[in-house]
Amino acid sequence: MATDEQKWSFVVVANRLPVRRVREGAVAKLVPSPGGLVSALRPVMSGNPDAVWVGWSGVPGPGGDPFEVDGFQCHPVSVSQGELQLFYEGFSNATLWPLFHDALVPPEYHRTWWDAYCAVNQRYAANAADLAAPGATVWIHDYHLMLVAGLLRAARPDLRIGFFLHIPFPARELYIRMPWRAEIIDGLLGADLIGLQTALGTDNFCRAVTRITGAKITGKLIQHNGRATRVGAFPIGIDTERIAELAADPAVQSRAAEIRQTLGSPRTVLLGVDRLDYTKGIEARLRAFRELLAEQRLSAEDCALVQIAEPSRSQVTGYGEIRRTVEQMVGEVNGNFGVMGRPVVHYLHQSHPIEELVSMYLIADVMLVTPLRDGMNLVAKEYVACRPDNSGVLVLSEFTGAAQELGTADLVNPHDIEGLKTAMESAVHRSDAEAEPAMRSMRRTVRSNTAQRWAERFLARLGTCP
Ligand code: GDG
Repeated sequence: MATDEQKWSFVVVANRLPVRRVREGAVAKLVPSPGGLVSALRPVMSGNPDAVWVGWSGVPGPGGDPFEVDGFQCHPVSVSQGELQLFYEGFSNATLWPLFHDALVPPEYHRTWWDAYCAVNQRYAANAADLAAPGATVWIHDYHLMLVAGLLRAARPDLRIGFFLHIPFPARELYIRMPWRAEIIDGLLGADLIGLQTALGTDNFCRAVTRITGAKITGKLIQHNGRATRVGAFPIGIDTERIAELAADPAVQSRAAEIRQTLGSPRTVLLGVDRLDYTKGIEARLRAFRELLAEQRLSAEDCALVQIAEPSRSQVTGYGEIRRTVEQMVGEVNGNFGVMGRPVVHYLHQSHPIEELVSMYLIADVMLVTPLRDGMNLVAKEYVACRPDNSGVLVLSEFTGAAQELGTADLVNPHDIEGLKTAMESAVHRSDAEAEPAMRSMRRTVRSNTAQRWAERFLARLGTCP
């Protein structure tokens, strides 16, 4: 429970704080938390003295004292080691994550996980209820906290509550497998406004609500239990200006030149940047690349593939397996097609500073974003933001939210390996002049729908909810 006396008029509630404490020897320091949510929300919070961010610090155990970062307040919530396993690794990432990503691996349903999910959601809600000023706006994020809006509404009917789901909402036929499907929908409907990444997610959600609650839905208005909840698509953007500034930074550019040289100055650099997650389609892209080399449609002399696979959720079912498969495939491609001192796939299972990622976006002639399912995918947008000369080709899965907005990308079905190969081959052989119109159009989109704009749109809509 929070101990602060101070109340806040804008409260963000997310699983993670935007920074986490890590120990380096005897010294503890704050480093940015990984993931898309933080990249998107940080610019909205920076320098806002009326804002507090409620979340977990990344260290199991008591939450610790509130602290300030970037001019706003961070309020840690305690999550124990046991809860981490049941609530975070269990219900959030081995039940909800796979179910909401088309059951790409089988979701597991365990009552002990659900109990922990309820308990932790209750704690986040209690902290938010305690910190929010009368009539404050509370913005809850993502699948870890789908019960918070309902719990908070019961405790604090005066609040204006928004919820945004960063991941896809699945087809109704999948969602209804969830044993606690009604409790989750009830939790969500505690919000005044529910935002999803795409129109498809919004439709899926409304269909599930109708089936499970029998609620009346008119357009984007859900009426249930005497309350009204609005729903809509709010596709998330990136901090375009910051990424573009980094891309223009001479130090980042000279690092990019250095990386290209380290790769052996290949004619074409292909790049993948993902959390190491089975939803991201890393396996499909490696398979396609391997076959293109084997069929001599691409040559190891001319091409290098860089795959950044940020470590993620290593304790969760399915993640160990994807790592083994990816690493085996990388080894095989390099064994078959690399030459002494010059692998054809450069695989880095590491986290990188954003400057280093931008250097890589700068040298990527072809960016491979091939998830089997993805709420949005910020990497696709970051790449586009790093191409001021309109060069480069984005090969983009049609199963990402980003594909709804970046319609001039080379859209692919990552399940169709031949189609993926054709798209990769064609991208490698595209001239800058040929690539230019598509990139120009995508850059317009990425410049106009930034993270800041996304938050403004959501909050403006929330502000109009009665
Ligand atoms: C979820 C949804 C939705 C990656 N590696 C490093 C690193 N990153 C940064 C990227 C990018 C972010 O992490 C990844 O965002 P994505 O959108 O691609 O994917 P998820 O983490 O799965 O995010 C997704 C998102 O939420 C936002 O709503 O788009 O659909 O799944 O910003 O640059 N950052 C650093 N080092 C790395 O090694 N610093």
